[in-house]
Amino acid sequence: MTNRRKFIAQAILGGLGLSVGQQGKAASRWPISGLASEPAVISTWNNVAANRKAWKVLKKGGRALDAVEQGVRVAEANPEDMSVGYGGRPDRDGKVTLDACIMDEEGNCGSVCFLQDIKHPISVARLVMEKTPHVMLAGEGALQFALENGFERENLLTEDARKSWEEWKKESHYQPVINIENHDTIGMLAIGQDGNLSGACTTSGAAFKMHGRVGDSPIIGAGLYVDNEVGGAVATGLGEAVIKTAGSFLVVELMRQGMSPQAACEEAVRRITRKQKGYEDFQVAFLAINREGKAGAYSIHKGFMYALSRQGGHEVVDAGHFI
Ligand code: SD4
Repeated sequence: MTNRRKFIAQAILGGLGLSVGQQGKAASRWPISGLASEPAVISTWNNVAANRKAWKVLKKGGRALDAVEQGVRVAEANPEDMSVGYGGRPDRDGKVTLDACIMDEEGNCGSVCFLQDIKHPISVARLVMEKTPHVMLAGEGALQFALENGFERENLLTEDARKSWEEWKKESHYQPVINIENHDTIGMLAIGQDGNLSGACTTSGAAFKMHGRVGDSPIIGAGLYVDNEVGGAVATGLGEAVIKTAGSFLVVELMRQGMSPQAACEEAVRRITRKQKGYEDFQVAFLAINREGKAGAYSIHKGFMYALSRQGGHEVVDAGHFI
């Protein structure tokens, strides 16, 4: 069972004017079996600022697709978030290379991977979806497409990220560190007032990865999957492990078969622990929401949490864990 850590009683949503105490009361009802049309935003880790931005879009009656794009852009622009966009840790050659994807309620999707020098890969992914006959653009081609569409080239390597790379180079040892190295990739799912679902996922990937390495985050079905009839799922953690099990697709398919979002996330994690050696040494976490608005999350190791926003407030919830 999810162990709930309740806090953040700050933002007041939906013009309800609830006091902090009332919010606490509202929070204890979550997750609720709300109406399909009850808007919600859910995202990996504790990125409440991103949720807030997404919520603003939903509150005005905007599309869930716009909400998730706007929401994850907050993380992409934040230099302190060292796993996403600007300020992301570089690969072993000192290059910041970004992966992102987006999916809407009709199953349309767009993705970029191994993209450099562009601060908002999620918006490039959206344009791939909307303006091209393709789903995924990589590397130079993705950059060219971005530049042709008005995105500006920017240096994304911050001083802090450069220093951590210099530090890493002293030993050049590649070993994922649970909940540290892989912390902060943002996967976000939203349900709009019209009941439609969309999702987005964006990351700078595993720190100090091999140049050219692409993780799960830009891969539809691995880092993100949305089916408007069922629900959506996102993944974070060691991308290779998520890809091997087609993680987010698996979670959505388990929900389609009748599992709750929580049970589906638990089964997907167990699938990894049953089939993949060395799971004790890496983290994978899944986060899901079904179209009734029920949420669930589960990870291999302790330490994963998610931000949940609904009418009434934002909260950060600790996920259950296998080990
Ligand atoms: C990757 N899944 O590239 C990403 C990393 C991640 O939080 O989730 N970081 O493997």
